[in-house]
Amino acid sequence: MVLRKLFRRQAEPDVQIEKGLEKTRKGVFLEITRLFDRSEIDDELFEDLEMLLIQADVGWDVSQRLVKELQDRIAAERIVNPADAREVLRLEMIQLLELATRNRKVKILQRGVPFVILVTGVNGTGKTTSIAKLAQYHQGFGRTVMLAAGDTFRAAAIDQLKVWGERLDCPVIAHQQGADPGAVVFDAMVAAHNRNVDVLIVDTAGRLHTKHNLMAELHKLRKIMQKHVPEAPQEVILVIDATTGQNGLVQANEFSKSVEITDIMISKLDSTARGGIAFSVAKELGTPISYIGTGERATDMAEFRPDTYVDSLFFGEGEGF
Ligand SMILES: Nc1nc2c(ncn2[C@@H]2O[C@H](COP(=O)(O)OP(=O)(O)OP(=O)(O)O)[C@@H](O)[C@H]2O)c(=O)[nH]1
Ligand SMILES: [Mg+2]
Repeated sequence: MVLRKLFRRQAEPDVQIEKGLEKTRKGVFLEITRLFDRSEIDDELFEDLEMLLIQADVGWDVSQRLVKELQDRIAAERIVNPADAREVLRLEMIQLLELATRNRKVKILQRGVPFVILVTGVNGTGKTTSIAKLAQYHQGFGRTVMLAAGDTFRAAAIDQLKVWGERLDCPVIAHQQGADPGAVVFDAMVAAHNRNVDVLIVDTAGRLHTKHNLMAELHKLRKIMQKHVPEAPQEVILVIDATTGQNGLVQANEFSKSVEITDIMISKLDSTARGGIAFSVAKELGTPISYIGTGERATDMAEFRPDTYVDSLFFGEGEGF
């Protein structure tokens, strides 16, 4: 057990992002890259670029805006070389993603006060797996982590969290299927306090009988947390499944109307060839994208960084121009 702890290391974020975006890089973005392998900048370049950006899930509005800005800068700076135009596009894309990180708040972990993370999202988006990733992420900083099985809707959900807890060697507070999630969270808050836990991560159901119930429940959980720690939950993460494309964005919009989301995690980036979702999330939601999920293992995650993300779309290891 001790050895496992010692050797379990977080992979380099750059490597994770590069790996996660491999399909996208080799799919639509390879086509985008090739668009610039021409002798001169012409109208067809812009038309094809817009179409490919939309195909990559960058979103209609954002694609149009990127192309327009590119055209304007090419004109203003009298750029004639397609390779230079591609560099302008790359920088524009980084700037756009920076919209998604500039609102990110610095979070401070205080000794003796559990840092509570509430994980939300539509069912199947990858909440529980993301919790395992976050647990390992915080363990990597030497923090003690506890999990709370706030999704009592399905028995399998509770078991799934317990399995992760065993693998990651962190305690899981769980009740029976159908139990009140509020009671689970109450117990978890008390246990986290008593055991001096640094980080408590709470799983939630992605679907209840109605959407109203779900939002009311998240609200109730927040109230219960605040009885113990007034500033809790210090992080409310919305998990968005990259494979659901623009639909994911619609869901995210719905959630953020009812719940105060502090951070976004884009999951399953490895499973899609259209990893442009981050651009529309950045533009539309204004909530910081903080993490990305790049696989099914607990180590398959990284902190989101705009420059690394964009460079991974255009270049991979050993690739380039
Ligand atoms: N390839 C890949 N698969 C993922 C990723 N994250 C989660 N998954 C898979 O997606 C499926 C659903 O993940 P869960 O973590 O159970 O999703 P959930 O949101 O908790 O689902 P519910 O509890 O049913 O609402 C599982 O098969 C996971 O292994 C990811 O980043 N990449
Ligand atoms: Mg789950």
